[in-house]
Amino acid sequence: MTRRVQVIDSHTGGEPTRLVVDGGPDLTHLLRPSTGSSSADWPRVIESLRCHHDHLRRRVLGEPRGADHWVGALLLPPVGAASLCAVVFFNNVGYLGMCGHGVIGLMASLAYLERIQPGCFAIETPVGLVRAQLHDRHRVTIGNVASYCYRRSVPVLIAEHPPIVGDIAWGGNWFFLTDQHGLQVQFGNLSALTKRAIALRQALVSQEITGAAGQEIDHIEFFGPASDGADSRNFVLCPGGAYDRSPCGTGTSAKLACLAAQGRLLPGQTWIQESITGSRFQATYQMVDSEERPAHAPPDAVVVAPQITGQAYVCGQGWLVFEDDDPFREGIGP
Ligand code: PYC
Repeated sequence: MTRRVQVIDSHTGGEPTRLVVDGGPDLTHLLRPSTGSSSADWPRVIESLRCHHDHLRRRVLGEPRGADHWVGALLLPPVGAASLCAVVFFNNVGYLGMCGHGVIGLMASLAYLERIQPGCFAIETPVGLVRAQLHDRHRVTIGNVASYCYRRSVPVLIAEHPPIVGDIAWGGNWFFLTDQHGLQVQFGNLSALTKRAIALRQALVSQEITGAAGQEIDHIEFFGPASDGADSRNFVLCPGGAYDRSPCGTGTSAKLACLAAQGRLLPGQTWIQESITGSRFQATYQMVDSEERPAHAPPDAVVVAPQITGQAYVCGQGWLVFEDDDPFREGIGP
């Protein structure tokens, strides 16, 4: 049977988001597991996507219709009456807890479809409720999930290089953040940055260095000097080996948490994070109330509520078509 999936493509600071607006699985029974529940049963939603609907992820993002650096977003009905929608982000290797550039792209795409006007909205994600303020058709501020620095100055041994020391932080995904990578954070240096970040991520696994509760650190963030007007430039390696073209919303949240823990940025102060492509996010934070602390945060962790502002542009709209006799309807590769 020929299947069709309706998508809106956008990019946020150069990083693409492919929003699935129709043709995805019906997960209503999992999103609303019992009458009166105020939140989706996210572990079961993700398990169902992984075990029963993973072909959607591979079809939508895999070649020849997608590419490794694309992030997908499955638009779902909200559970809470006050929420705009629920969303699950995915990439070339699996499902993400949150995606900051993706929420900015989602808002710009819904504005493009004229489903929303400028205003403030709540969005349900597997790691918690995210706020999003649409300023105009492109500019969005997200109030990300509470973020914190889990461990500071952690040494990691990698071959043919002095130990790399960095911080481990939660920003909706797990990050290892360092400026001690020994490389120039410049666009012309992408292959060396990618190689070192992959080696570092492999070393984290082999040295059993994890986030809280043994969670895998699947994003690596390298920092270097920025161009005029920004505070820092980053290179972010995503779980599937691609680099983030944007400054990475969850990565910038993790950075804010580390700056707060180090006393280098005060609540309400602005931080301009530049990406390896030159795009920028404006970021700030407030301290969080005790009831908003993530359950996995140690009692002594400095927990912050990040706000990230960026811009997204719609760059495509249409139907992906999967003809039943297309040998690559499931994408290329395993
Ligand atoms: O913006 O949070 C983000 C993100 C995560 C992975 C790619 N982008």
